[in-house]
Amino acid sequence: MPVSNTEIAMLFDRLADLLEMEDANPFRVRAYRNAARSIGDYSSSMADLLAQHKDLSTLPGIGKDLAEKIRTIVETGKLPLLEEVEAHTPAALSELMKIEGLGPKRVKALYQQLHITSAEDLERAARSGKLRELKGFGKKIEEKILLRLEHFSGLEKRIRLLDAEVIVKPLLAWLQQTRGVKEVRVAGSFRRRRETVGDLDILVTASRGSEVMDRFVRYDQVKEVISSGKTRSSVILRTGLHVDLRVVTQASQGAALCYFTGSKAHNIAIRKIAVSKGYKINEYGVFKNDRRIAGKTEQDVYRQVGLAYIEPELRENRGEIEAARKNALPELVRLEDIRGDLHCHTRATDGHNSLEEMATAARARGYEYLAISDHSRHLTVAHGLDRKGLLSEIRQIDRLNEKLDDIVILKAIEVDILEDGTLDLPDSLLGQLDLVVAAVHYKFNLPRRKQTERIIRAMDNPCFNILAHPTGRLINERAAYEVDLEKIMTAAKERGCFLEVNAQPARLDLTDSDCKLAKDTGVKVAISSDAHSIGNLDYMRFGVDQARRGWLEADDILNTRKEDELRKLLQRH
Ligand code: DGT
Ligand code: CA
Ligand code: CA
Repeated sequence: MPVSNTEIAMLFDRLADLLEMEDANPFRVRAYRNAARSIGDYSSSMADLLAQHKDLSTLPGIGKDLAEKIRTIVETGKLPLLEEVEAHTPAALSELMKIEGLGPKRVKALYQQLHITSAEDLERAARSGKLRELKGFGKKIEEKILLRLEHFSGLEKRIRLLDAEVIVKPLLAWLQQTRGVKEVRVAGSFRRRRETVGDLDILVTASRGSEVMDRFVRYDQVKEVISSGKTRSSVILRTGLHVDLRVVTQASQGAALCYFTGSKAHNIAIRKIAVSKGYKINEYGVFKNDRRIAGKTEQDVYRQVGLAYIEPELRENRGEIEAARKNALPELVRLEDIRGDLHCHTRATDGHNSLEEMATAARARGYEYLAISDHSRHLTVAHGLDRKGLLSEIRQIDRLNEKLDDIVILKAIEVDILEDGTLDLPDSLLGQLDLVVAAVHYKFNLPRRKQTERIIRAMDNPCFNILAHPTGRLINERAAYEVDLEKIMTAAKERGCFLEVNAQPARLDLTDSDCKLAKDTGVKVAISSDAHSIGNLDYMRFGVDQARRGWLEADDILNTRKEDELRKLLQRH
């Protein structure tokens, strides 16, 4: 499995953080950060470029030394300098950096001057007023840190799904290479595609006597082995992530997959049904009088307890069992159902690729349409488009559409919803677009009623189509603003507007239960990548996962529509 650009970027970012904490030369720190950014956004994968014998030092922001480091990462999956630096940095310090308001510099000061290495230490110091005395802190920051700690009830230990993917990929490859291993799967919340995961649960199907356990604890990213046995082991990786591994035989593979996919609440409800039928159910199978009557596949297990197969994303005991019993489960939307993306950015504002590059990449994905929705110029978005900028983008799109086959570029904008609910560009301009995506980017702290009114007033504008990232939350960073989503959904439905499921792994906004609420309200949603580079178009799959967790079907989604149907829906009514 080749190392992806995201993985390489993560390593350089981490290196920059740790170096900054050590007071390394700021130019050096910046060089690693720039490299991380430019690699993360680069259109071709570093692994491919190397395979084609391209000279990486010709890429923007990459010199000879960095090119060599990238080669090492691609060849070995490792960045030796990072490991060196990690070896002498306490692991808890990188955890502390995840608290909003605490960068590498402040974490370093906390460590060196107050010997703080954990969230608990930090909270104690903040409560006793010690932080404000430190240089570079002050009373305001102390208060802010306390607020953060309170909000996330200690340190947020759950990591985002994308980060979990990046961490687990090389581990799966490592396990897969073991003799006697048939299948390696990730179960748990990861398989249910929750937006964050607490730990990873890996399930290996292997023949008896396989060396997979040995190999697991020898994985080079393991920091600590918590327990290790013949069929189950637990470790902590250097990133702090906890991984459980179970080895099962083929005969109980399905039962184990069911059990360890969870959720716990779903398992308990299934067990109740089994018991009511006189069966016993556990991770080895379904048993009747100690005879195994199901266990090889998940389908067998569900069938045996009288249920239709339930997709992992639904297994939260939120009504899926009742639906499975009645054969009334939703037919969940799939990535293949998506015909286009309705929210993305180009270099004209804060994106990294040109209009044509974005269009070509969308066409390569097989999309029928792509809406270019750069930012409007508001004081919160310094590089946004003004009237002239937008008109010029419209002309460029017209020219591009004449040139390109197989895809239609839609003219759009991500326009600011101002504090009073008006939109940041005049209707005469917005009216020239195919669709208008509107968003709240500032004044997050209005009272609930005011915030709700602000958004609904914006929807009163007949140009309004899609409310982007409807609650503004950033996972593990920023809470949602106070808003009455149900009211907004009702208003959107009445006006023929739509809500977005923003697919950025840090946003995933709407949440899964908000998606369900949208379905129950009868308002359709757009799943949008909000891509700022061609690589980001791939975020679509996280949005689809989130929508699936919210029970959404292709019909509930705006961008599963063909272009002409989409255009009709955008006409409002
Ligand atoms: P996480 O790790 O917090 O993101 O969430 P999960 O769902 O991955 O939870 P985890 O790792 O504690 O356990 C993995 C699965 O194992 C869980 O989804 C269901 C199953 N499981 C764990 N504990 C129990 C239990 O006490 N009873 C039952 N029936 N199943 C359990
Ligand atoms: Ca887990
Ligand atoms: Ca676990």
